[in-house]
This record gives sequence, structure tokens and C-alpha cells, in this order.
Amino acid sequence: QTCILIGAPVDSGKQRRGCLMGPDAYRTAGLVESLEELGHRVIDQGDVTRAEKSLTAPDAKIHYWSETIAWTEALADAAEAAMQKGLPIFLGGDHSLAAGTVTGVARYANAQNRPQFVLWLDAHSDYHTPTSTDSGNLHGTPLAYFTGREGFEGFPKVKQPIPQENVCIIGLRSVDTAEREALMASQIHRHDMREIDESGIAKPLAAFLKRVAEANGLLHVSLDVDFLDPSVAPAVGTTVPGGATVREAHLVMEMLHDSGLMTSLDLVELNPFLDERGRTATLMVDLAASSLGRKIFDRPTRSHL
Ligand code: DIR
Ligand code: MN
Ligand code: MN
Ligand code: MN
Repeated sequence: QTCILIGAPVDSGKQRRGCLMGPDAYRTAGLVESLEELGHRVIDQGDVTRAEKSLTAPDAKIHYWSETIAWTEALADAAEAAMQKGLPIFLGGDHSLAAGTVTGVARYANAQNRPQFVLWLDAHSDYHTPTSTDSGNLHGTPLAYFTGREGFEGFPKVKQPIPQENVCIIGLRSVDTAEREALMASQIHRHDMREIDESGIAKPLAAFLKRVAEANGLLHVSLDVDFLDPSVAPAVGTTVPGGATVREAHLVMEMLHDSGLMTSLDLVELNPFLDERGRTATLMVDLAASSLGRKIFDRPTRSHL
């Protein structure tokens, strides 16, 4: 595989600063070397830059409206272009970057006449609209944007919204009231931590991968640091106890590799300013390596299907 690393130092999706240091933390933690060791060709394109804009937010409570719109435009173009060349890995940056990356890969999928699917690994559903958000933090909204919810006037128009039934969220344990109601009314596949406790993480993932395979879909994976338990991944602004273990997270990434279905990946919400000697950055790099083939022993391919 050719892996295209794209730095996305997006820090506009919330008020606590530090995610802009994410791309360099992944490089420092050895992402390029880890992927090369697996036999991949790695092209580090450096960091994306955005335009300067001054637009007026629909509500005064929204933070960094213009910056987030500018990032969305720049990243959608970068994502669409990178899909022609290989498997893009977006080095975040906070989760608002997925407004750009997902809409960009969806444009490519549409041109290929293939459906786009999204796997969202996160404690949160990020399904707020700019109208429903309490915090005003746009990192809580990308899933609403790329599925075509209203309230994003001023953002690039979403021409290929991701169908709700093509989205699967795993890891949920912090969902606000307005999001819960919207999620319940949607066809989005959602799996909270209780379900993982009761049935294991492989089951919902295998069911989703099967549907992606049957539809010959492209699969974008968006991995939020807070999917993981804060005891193993402390470097994130929005820690929520009760998250995925190291092994649950690796199993997800290993199954993704076995499936051969993943076509793009976001690594988001790492705040290196909050890290403990790079342990969270290193874990995220190890998880990326698992999704691209690192393993102890071989397994029959597609054994989960
Ligand atoms: C939170 C989002 N529900 C909000 N938090 C996130 O601000 O609306 N953390 N996405 O990763
Ligand atoms: Mn998130
Ligand atoms: Mn989150
Ligand atoms: Mn491989």
C-alpha cells in the first residue's frame, strides 16, 4: 500500500488548545518508520494550510466558525486528491477536521460510483448541529455535517451526504440529550460501551464490515483518542472514563486490516500538551500500525466475515 500522511493541525473545534501539535507528535512517535517496517510506501505530504476567512457565525455561542470552515474546504480538497494516490492518514488535529476529510473522500467515492461508509470510534457521537450544540464547540458536529443535517450554512454544501445507515459509531458513553434524540431517530448504527461490555467489540464491527464488503464500499475510519480509556490514553481534552481497553482497540484495528476494507483513516483529538512522555501518541501510532498489518501471527483472511 501507499500511505499518504496528511498533517491537519486543526485546533478550532474547541477552546482548549494543543491539538495543533498532533501531527508532529505522530511523526515524533515514529509513524513513518512503523508503516515502512510493515512494507508500505509512505509519503508524508506535510501539513495542510487553510485560508484566512472572516465569516459571521449563525450564533454567538459558536467558537471559531470561520477557521473551521476554512479547514473544511482545505481538507476536503486534500482528501479527495490523496484518494487518487493511496490510503490517506489524516494526522489531527481535533475532530472538526472530519467535516473536511469525510466529505472529501465521499467526493472521490461518488466519482468511482461506490458507496462511502464511515466507522466512528469515539466516546461521543459528534452529531450536534450548530443549532443544537450547548458547548459551541464544532468538534461536536462533524458527523451531523457529513450526513447532511441542517444548520451548516456557510460551510461548503455537502453534495454527497453519507447515508445514515452507512455510519457506525462504536465506543459511546457521552451523548448529549439533543444528540441522543437525533441519533435515536436516525438509521446510524450506534454501539455504546455497555453493549461492548455485554457482547464484545468484535460482534458489532464484524456486522458492519460485512455490510461494507457486500456493498463494495469505501471505508473511512475516524479514531478519536477518547475512544480509549483515559487510563491508557490521557492526552485528550475530553476524557471520559470507561473507554476501550488497549486490546479492544487493537482488535478493532486488526480486524480492519484483515477485512482489507479501510481506504482512509483519521487520527484525531490527540493533545500532546496533555500527554505523559508521548504514551498516547505512541499508542495511536501502534493502533495505526495494527490497522495496516502489524500482527503476531497470521490469521485466515476475512475470518471475521
Ligand atoms: C461534546 C463534544 N459533546 C460537545 N465532545 C467531543 O461539545 O458537544 N469530544 N466531541 O471529543
Ligand atoms: Mn470526536
Ligand atoms: Mn470524543
Ligand atoms: Mn497488509
